[in-house]
Amino acid sequence: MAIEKKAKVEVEGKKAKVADPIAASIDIATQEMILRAQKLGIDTVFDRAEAMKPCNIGNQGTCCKNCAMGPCRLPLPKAGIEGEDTRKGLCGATANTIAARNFARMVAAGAAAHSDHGRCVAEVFMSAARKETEAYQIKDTEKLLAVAPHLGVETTVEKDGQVLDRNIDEIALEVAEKALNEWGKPEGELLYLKRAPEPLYEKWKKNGVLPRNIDREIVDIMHRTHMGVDQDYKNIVKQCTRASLADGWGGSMLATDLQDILFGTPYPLQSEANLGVLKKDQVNIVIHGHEPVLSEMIVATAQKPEMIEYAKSKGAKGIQLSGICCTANEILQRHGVPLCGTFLQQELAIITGAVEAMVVDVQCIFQNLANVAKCFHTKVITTHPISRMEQSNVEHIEFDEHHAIEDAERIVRIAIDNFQNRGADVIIPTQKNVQIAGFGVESVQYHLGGTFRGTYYTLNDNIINGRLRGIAGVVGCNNARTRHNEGHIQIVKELIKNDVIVLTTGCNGIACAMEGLLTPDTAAVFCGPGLAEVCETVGIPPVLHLGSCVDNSRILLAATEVAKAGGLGKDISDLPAAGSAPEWMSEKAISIGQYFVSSGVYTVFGATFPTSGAPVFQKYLFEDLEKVYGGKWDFEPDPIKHAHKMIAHIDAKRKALGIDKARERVLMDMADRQKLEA
Ligand code: SF4
Ligand code: MSK
Repeated sequence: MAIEKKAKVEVEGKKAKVADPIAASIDIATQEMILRAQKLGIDTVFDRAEAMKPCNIGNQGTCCKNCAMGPCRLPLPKAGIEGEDTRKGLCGATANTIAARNFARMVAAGAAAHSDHGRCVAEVFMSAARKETEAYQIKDTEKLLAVAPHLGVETTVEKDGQVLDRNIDEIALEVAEKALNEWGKPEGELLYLKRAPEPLYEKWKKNGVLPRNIDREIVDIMHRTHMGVDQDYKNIVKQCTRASLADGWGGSMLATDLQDILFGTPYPLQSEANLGVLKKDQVNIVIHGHEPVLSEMIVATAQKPEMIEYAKSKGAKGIQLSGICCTANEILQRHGVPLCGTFLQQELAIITGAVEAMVVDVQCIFQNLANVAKCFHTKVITTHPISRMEQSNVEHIEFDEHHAIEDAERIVRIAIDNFQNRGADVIIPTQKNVQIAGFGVESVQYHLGGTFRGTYYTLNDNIINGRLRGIAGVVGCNNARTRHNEGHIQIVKELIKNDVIVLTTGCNGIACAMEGLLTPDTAAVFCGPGLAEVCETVGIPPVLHLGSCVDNSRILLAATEVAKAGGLGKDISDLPAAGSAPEWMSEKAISIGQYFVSSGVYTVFGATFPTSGAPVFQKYLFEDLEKVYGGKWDFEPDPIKHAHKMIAHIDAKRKALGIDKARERVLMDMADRQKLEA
């Protein structure tokens, strides 16, 4: 289909301002489907972003509706603030207080979303450990044994003077108990915090931000941001740090670990990405959301010979599973299930007319999916007790780990039965790309680590000798206020061109996969000579896909391994590394950003930043926090400048480490390395 500029269509009977498909996305498949939707008179998020402009004051973070005397709106004067900032709400709350409270509530919501996901996994893990369910078992005992000590669970016992391996079932049960305890224990601190480099842990301790338990830190934010409680933005940020650490080094890290133990630790595998993975002659089931507990069962069910036969009996050639958002990343990294698209493509998958069922769990799910589905035969199935939709065409099949297999079979059968209702007007874009995904702390160590010291030393060596300039974590969503995938791709390409290896998760990972950046062959085309050489030697892509949003915890642990391997300082804040969320939109991204910053990472956000209406508070985030934790926030909407801010930071860290000259490829001997470590 040729892309026409500015389609003129009617949306819901009215002449509506609609998106220019080319201006809305860099991706041809996305452009095609936006245009198809417009021709069919179906509005998508891209059109709605044209029709509705964001509120400026909300955008600046200075609208408060925390009590019924408001909303109090404190717009930033066009000329900026000269002299004292006298803006205040009815209660006297300053712009700093209001912006800090709003920011903190975003951290709370983000940390809650990740951590509640982790809790759900921990509950399923407990059922598996108690052997209450046939659907879930302890799959990766090696990972269980690796995780257990971090939760204070012994893996051996002493008997008659001998050290014996402890029974795996006993270990699993104790791990489940200890893990679940992290959400609400009455005293102490989170157990995983000690996995951080020691200087970082000491920094947190000194500043009094060690999280006590996961739930408490989130509740604390909701309390202190209630009307008339905490009115000191620095103190509010301190709690943001506690709650975000409870996310990154708590709920998210537990989610990742327990999922790995239950479903298997990811290992690099090949798959595909973009709307072109949908199949015209097969039953298409698209899985969307974040929690993989049910989707794991759907993957297993869809592969059963009797289900494939059933699909054939209904006229299909088979069953094609694919995914949107992070449930997609979860089943991609463990099973190679292809990615159908990013966050902004969820409606477009249905617009193809080829989707029999869209099965959703939690987070990042558009309510408008139900409206789009009404125009096609697609069944939208919600599966989570906390995530339902009001529209009557949505079916709810509530997942329960005790009858997970039955739930999955019911869902797959509904999709198969629906195949015969598919209309004749099916258009599946041809675009898709090959990807290698499924990297993790363990596989990065295997590919880039080598046997010397059994750690990340070879990776460090390549950074020290300058082949690799540094490491970037580029993560996060799409945002309909920016051109779909443009920021993601331009930033990642600029980084790898400058020899910065990229670790990706979430929708950035999907965007990179769609663009073909997740293959080793990419290295020769897009990378600087140093990174290209490393990728070609080791056989890895220059962009390593580490999984879903909760798997940003893998980036924290990979950074920790780099710091511990030596030669690049002692703390994450010493590393030539930076973080980025080019097109963020979710509150989870703010929680992730805050735990990156509080773990010592310079973190740049694109699209927009929710504190611009409170310059003093924003300066605290952008400058002063660095003195406390070694990391700081920044904002840069221009993708190339964004990448170069990260590169400048990486270069500054190289200089501080005394390895800036090594970019000339001076190979270091052991004495040089020891000097650096001293
Ligand atoms: Fe206004 Fe204060 Fe109430 Fe916020 S808490 S709405 S600033 S009166
Ligand atoms: S799915 S949180 S849009 S990355 Fe994790 Fe994508 Fe952002 Fe959702």
